Amino acid sequence: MDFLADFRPTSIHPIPTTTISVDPPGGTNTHHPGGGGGGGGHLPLPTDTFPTPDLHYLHSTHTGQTALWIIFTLFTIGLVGVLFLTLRTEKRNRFFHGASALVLTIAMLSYLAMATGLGISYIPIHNHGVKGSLHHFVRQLYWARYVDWLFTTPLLLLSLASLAGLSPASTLAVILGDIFMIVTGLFSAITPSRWASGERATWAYFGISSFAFLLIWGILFINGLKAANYRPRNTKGLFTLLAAMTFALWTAYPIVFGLSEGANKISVDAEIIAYGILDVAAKLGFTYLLLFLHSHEENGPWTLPDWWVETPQGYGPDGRGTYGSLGSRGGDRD
Ligand code: RET
Repeated sequence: MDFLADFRPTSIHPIPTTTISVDPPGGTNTHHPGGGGGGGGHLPLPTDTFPTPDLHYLHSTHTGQTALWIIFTLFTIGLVGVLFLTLRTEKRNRFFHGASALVLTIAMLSYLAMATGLGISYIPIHNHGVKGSLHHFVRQLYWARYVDWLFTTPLLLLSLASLAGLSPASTLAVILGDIFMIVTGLFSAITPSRWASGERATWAYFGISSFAFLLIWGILFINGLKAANYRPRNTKGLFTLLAAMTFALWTAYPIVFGLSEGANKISVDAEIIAYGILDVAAKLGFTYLLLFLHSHEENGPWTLPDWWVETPQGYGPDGRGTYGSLGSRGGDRD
């Protein structure tokens, strides 16, 4: 798809020249008869006008903006569904519901921001294929999605790690690696790459981020599968299915990045739609598979303790709980 064709000039505009007359103090040619003493000769000097680069904005259109609103709506409906499922679930079994509701709320907000024009910047990119340096390209970067990913990807990984029964140390390593991956990915996206040095920096950050990506999935698969062996058969099966599906989906993110923010091969609209499909699958698909397929029979790292889900009881002076003790004093006054 050569969407740059619209922007590519058929010929480079010639640099205009003009002549100006100068009348410097002391004259321009003291040897010229009558020239001495100033005010006499006018010598035309050829000069270049200051070259002004043409700025080309690569931005989303009505298609991309409609896609953002559709995805926002999907996340909103998905969130309402999760809240409904939460109410129907015993409090101690609401760990995955809570994590999923948070993920969907953040996604909904980030799509609302992007659809209303927030969280967007223009980043200078290379102008490969366009001769002459007077054509500068800037491409819209929807950085709000990185803020979304910074919070949602750790929550998704936390759900996966808890399902496998991964140790807290490995879980922390996976989450920190993930944060590192998103932050260096953002660095890659915001590095201006009009010149070769900027492009090198963009791809260097991309490489660092991809390395973190492989590391976190290495830990998650190797340690996660080991830990999942101690879980009942169906929990291990669900972890294996979700981890494999999530890994496959997540590998598509750097590919979309490479084609859009990285090498500028696809339009901003195509980028919005591609990331949108991935986000819906990685968040809504993941959430609903997890909530519907996971059985509540079994206790595990996801089972919430009573002190977390119940109102504290029995702390009043008469041992009847905070509200009970207040109630009894109230009764005296009656
Ligand atoms: C970037 C670019 C740099 C290289 C890599 C990336 C990976 C991003 C991933 C994002 C996953 C997001 C999800 C969001 C919603 O649920 C930052 C694109 C490796 C894996 C799952």
